[in-house]
Amino acid sequence: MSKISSRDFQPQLRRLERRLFLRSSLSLGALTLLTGCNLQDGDTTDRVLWAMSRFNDRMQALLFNPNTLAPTYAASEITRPYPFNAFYGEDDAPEIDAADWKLEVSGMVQDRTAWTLDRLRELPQESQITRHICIEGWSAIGQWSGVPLREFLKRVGADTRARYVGFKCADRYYSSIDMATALHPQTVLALDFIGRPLPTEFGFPLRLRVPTKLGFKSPKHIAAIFVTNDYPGGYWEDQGYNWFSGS
Ligand SMILES: Nc1nc2c(c(=O)[nH]1)N[C@H]1C(S)=C(S)[C@@H](COP(=O)(O)O)O[C@H]1N2
Ligand SMILES: [Mo]
Repeated sequence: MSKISSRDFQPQLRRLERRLFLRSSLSLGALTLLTGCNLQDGDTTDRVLWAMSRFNDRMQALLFNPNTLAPTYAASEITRPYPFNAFYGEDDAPEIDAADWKLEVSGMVQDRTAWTLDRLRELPQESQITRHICIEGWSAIGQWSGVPLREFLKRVGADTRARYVGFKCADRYYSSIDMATALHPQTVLALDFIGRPLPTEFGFPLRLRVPTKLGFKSPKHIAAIFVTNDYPGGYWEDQGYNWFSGS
């Protein structure tokens, strides 16, 4: 977990106060009385908010219905031009050579053999036209095709009782999702965008698409996948974005 000062949480604190006030007529002052925490103190505030966010993750996981599908759209509704986003500018997207790219697999799986692009293309493929929703306040409709993650997890003999599936990317980005979402039928390891191999900026050669979650939970340029019971966090998640982040 990275170090964050309580000042970074001022918007969250205000939202939290508003929510407590609206939902249960509790003020932040009352929360202070209840928890015995002085919410002016940075470290304590951080700990209370992190604990609440992790509690929130567990509630969202309980409410998640593995059979509810995200809305799908017609090809005519695809957003053109399609927007790019990353923690860097478009020109800095990693250039990856398809020939020596390999997908590493580790953790609670039976088969840790690395995967080539050709082998991934031999697996059953699925296509979806869904909406990607970014926490920064924009959304876009795109078409992604590839291997359903649950199919991939089956092939590598993943222990699907494990809690998390984690992803490491070529650009230092990383993220992780709960197993129920990993097994959701629309969670796809995408190889194609609008019928062609993923362009560099949109995650070549492999990205995750999770239409039941916010956009930052769809890592691009995946280099490694692992199955674990140890909370893996993520690039934005470790900076305070809610980990579950259903959309
Ligand atoms: N490897 C990597 N994956 C990433 C990111 C990133 O910076 N690096 N940004 C995330 C965020 S915040 C968004 S909104 C989407 C943007 O995907 P797009 O470029 O296809 O619109 O990628 C997600 N996956
Ligand atoms: Mo995003």
